[in-house]
Amino acid sequence: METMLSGIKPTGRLTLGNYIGAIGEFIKYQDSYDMYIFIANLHAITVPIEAKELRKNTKDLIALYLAAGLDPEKVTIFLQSDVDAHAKLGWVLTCLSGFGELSRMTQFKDKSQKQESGITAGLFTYPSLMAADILLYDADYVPVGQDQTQHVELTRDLAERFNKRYSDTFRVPKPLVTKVGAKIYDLQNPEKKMSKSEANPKGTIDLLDDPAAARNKIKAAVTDSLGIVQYDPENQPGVSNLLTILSALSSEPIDSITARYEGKGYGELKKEVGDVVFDFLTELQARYNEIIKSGVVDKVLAEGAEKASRIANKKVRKVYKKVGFTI
Ligand code: ATP
Ligand code: LTN
Repeated sequence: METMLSGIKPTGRLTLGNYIGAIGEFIKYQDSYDMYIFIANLHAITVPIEAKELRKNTKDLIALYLAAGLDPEKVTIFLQSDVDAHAKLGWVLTCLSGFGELSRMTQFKDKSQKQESGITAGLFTYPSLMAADILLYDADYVPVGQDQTQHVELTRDLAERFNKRYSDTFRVPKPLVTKVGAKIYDLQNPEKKMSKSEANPKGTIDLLDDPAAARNKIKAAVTDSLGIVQYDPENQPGVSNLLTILSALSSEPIDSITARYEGKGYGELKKEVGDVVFDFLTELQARYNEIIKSGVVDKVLAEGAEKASRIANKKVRKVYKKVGFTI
């Protein structure tokens, strides 16, 4: 069985974008791959975050993974900070990364431009740590949203560089980006990615939003004045985004949706998307509440950390030998 790995940072409340671009994909693949899904909490402190908030986000994120349908019997779910090997290999790969190549990473450029002060060195070296996350487990595939593909490309370069400089050690991974919903856009600003660190809550649907409020956000989504329901991301980004959300949540192809909407307006489309989002959130949150009450989160994490550590420690021992740390 091939291996798949991905992670999400506990930097805020998860959005519908995170579900459609990432978590929903993990669930689709969990039966066919040896799968590792982790909470990237070492990555979360690359931007300022209160300890209390980090703790809450982390717990919510695991509960949402489980509520969405990730099955701990099939998937190894763990906290990055529970497996020391991430930080260890992260350092080795940081020392293999070029200053120039890290400077070209768009996530760093975006985030450092947004933040006026206190940009950390961690934010800059973040992609090297992400490469370590992936290479420790010999992942074949990394399911991510479009914004992360550049980091997976860097991971491939680092794996090849290490293999060449020392000897064959790492499997070279491939990014896996969903066809529908690789990038869900902000409802108020459909040129911009829907993001959990966005300040304006009107454009973002949180997975823990009140479902009725979420429906209203869809109703208030920015569209255009053309009045035709068609998929044209360039000229009709708002409508195309709504179509993507509907298609991803209902599994109906976009073509078939637009065919149903011939001669119909945006009001009807928004109503349908709003209802689908309402039902989706209602069901997800019911499961989430049960999971939070059950205390199952701690058990899942303890088992996940044990299995992940076993595999990751073995890889780090190999690396330490090859670079000359073990004498
Ligand atoms: P932040 O705003 O803090 O950077 P984020 O919302 O981008 O966070 P991440 O933790 O960086 O969330 O992303 C987790 C996963 O969700 C990644 O695979 C990412 O590509 C995917 N993802 C995030 N936002 C979207 C989106 N709007 N559409 C599709 N996929 C997304
Ligand atoms: N950088 C990713 C989160 C992340 C990740 C990973 C994803 C950290 N390590 C390893 C896939 C594989 C992000 O910002 N979404």
